[in-house]
Amino acid sequence: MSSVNVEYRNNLSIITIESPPVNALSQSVRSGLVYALEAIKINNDVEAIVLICIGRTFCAGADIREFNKTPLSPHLSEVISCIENSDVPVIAAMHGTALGGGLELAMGCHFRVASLKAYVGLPEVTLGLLPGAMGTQRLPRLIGVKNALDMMISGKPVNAKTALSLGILDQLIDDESLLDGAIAFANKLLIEGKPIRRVRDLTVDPVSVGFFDNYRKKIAVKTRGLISPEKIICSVESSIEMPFDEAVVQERDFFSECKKSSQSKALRHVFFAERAVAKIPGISAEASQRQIDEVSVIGAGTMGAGIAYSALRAGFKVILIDSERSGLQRGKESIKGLFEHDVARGRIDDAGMNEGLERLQTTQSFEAVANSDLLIEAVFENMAIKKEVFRTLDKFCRPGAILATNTSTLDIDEIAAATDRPEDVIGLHFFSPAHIMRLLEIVRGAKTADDVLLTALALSKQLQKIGVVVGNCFGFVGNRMLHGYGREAQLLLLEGAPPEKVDGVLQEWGMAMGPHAVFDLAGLDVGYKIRQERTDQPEDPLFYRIADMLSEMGRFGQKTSKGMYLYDSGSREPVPDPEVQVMISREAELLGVEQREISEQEIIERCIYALILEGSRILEEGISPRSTDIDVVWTNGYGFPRYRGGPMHYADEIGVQRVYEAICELRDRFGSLYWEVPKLLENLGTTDGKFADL
Ligand code: T1G
Repeated sequence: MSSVNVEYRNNLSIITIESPPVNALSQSVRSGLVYALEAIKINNDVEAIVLICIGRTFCAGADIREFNKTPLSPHLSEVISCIENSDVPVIAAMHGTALGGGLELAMGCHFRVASLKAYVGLPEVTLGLLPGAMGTQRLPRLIGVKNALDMMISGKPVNAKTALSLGILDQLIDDESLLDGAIAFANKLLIEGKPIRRVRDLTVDPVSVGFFDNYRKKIAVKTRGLISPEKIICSVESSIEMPFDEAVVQERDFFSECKKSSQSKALRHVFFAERAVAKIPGISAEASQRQIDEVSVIGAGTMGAGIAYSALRAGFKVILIDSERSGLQRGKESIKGLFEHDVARGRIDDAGMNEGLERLQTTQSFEAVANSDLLIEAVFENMAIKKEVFRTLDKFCRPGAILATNTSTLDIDEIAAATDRPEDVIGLHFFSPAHIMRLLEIVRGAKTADDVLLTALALSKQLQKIGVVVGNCFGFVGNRMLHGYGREAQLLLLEGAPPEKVDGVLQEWGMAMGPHAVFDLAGLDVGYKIRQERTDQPEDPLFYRIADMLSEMGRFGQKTSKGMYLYDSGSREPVPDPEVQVMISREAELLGVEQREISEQEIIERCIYALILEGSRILEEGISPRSTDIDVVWTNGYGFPRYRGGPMHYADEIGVQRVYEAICELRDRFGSLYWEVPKLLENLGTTDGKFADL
């Protein structure tokens, strides 16, 4: 239901947009605005117009769902021009998050006011786009080239106070009475006889010679591989060099180019995929949830302290429990250090830190958990220890408390069976560092109650994380897929590709870090221990051969200054180690593996297709209900490039048939031990189907 209403109050007209959930500028809203402006035009009594929205926010942008369809008129730029060409002043009254086309709409108005808690921004770059409704031309006119570029390249919104000081806003209005404040602003304008100020008529302040090239160099690393940042810079350059109308035509061409790009399609895919994860098939989003006020974290190690810190920052009362007094002390100090780190970065002030620390209680006694609503176990990754903890929690926790384990690999159902309340047991797999990594795998046990699942999803949002519900299997979704990806990266070493080549190729392709550098960061001993404990290891002497040897040599990676690579003291920069290369060649010879020149394409296919293959198995087994959930896991937890949309979207983009045929070739070449093709992939691959359509 979308509507654009016009009302008249004395000499003013109020245009009100109401189009839940975020007043996106869909075709119906755009048409409504044009009709409203035309209606007002013939009413000579109107001396000023206030444009405002009902609901949670002012227009939060163009309607992204329309981007995959044929554009429908009126185009947003036409609507904005109608506003700007109005003979009477138009005042935008913003609240919530005025983003993208919403801010561009407001910049087409002659004045802009906003509530104190409002945010404004141009986040198009996060969708692989650039502001395509003249934002690249108006924003520099309002706030200067550098500030405009910073906002558009980062895509980050600014708060109302900053927007006022930058020059985007003309006045801040008390939150309770935005409309009254806007009306008062309009009347004051008329009384003072202030002339209409069209942003397009402002001039852009010149910049120093070489400014743009220096800016390009400054953002090069962060925007590696992306198309739209360069288009934004070019468009802003034109705001100085070209007349407004000419630059707007160029902006529109750039926008069409970006919108058609696979990068933008992938980023828009991730945008919606990250919102779809909250919908669990078969469970209504309106189903009840459990109230969480007090959280107990069992285990004050690195993960436990990080989880406790996350919960404190989300406003919960937190009890941190550890059997060792020294461990507890270390945990508390670690939490204090995390608070101080955030204070130093301005993310929180001293008062906020002190208030947070006051909500923290530490104890060695399980009796303290009697009133906790949620308990998160983060003890050593050992089934016997975890079962003992859950048996104890079962005794001390109140009925209805949710019992969560942070295990990354162990069987949730086996842990749940250690209690008399398996329906209250769930997995909350945090990724290290727990207070930073956005991904949270919510592991659904066979008996986990629906309201426990929904509560976990709501909790992830409160923790500023993306919660993805996954099934109970070894490695759940992320680590299960990482297993095959890492295996191929290891096998390629023995076949002749040095670690720095494997990593370099995958990093160039878009991965945040190469697999060997990732394993050095996580600790080769972590994977080694997991592999040693598995009972279903493949009968293959080559399987993780080099990683196992390095672990047995005590070369765990960054934490021991040497692993696959060498690390200078205090540095995280991986340095190839000739000794490792000698070891690889020797092992290859001993194992009878012929070393050869390996192409970049083979490295990419062996590693990325291993992800897609495991993802197909995960979908076939129902471990994940949607391919888009798998994409969310890998773009938020494993450094898969968002501008490629995730492993399953990437397969859809390049064609599942092509992936299927390549995997069949790998199976024929290397055997079906690793490359067995699941029926689901065969069906899609032979009918050119898409994972997204499952
Ligand atoms: N278009 C369509 N649907 C949108 C939308 C949009 N712009 N923004 C949000 N939604 C849907 C979302 O899918 C979800 O749907 C519901 O609204 C609530 O969203 C021409 C080209 C505004 C900060 O990038 O950042 O303008 O799942 O869960 O956490 O130059 O939504 O309920 O069915 O995120 O409170 C630029 C994107 C577009 C802003 C609210 N604008 N949105 O966060 O709710 S391109 C953006 C957000 C553009 C112009 C260019 C956030 C939010 P459902 P939510 P939230």
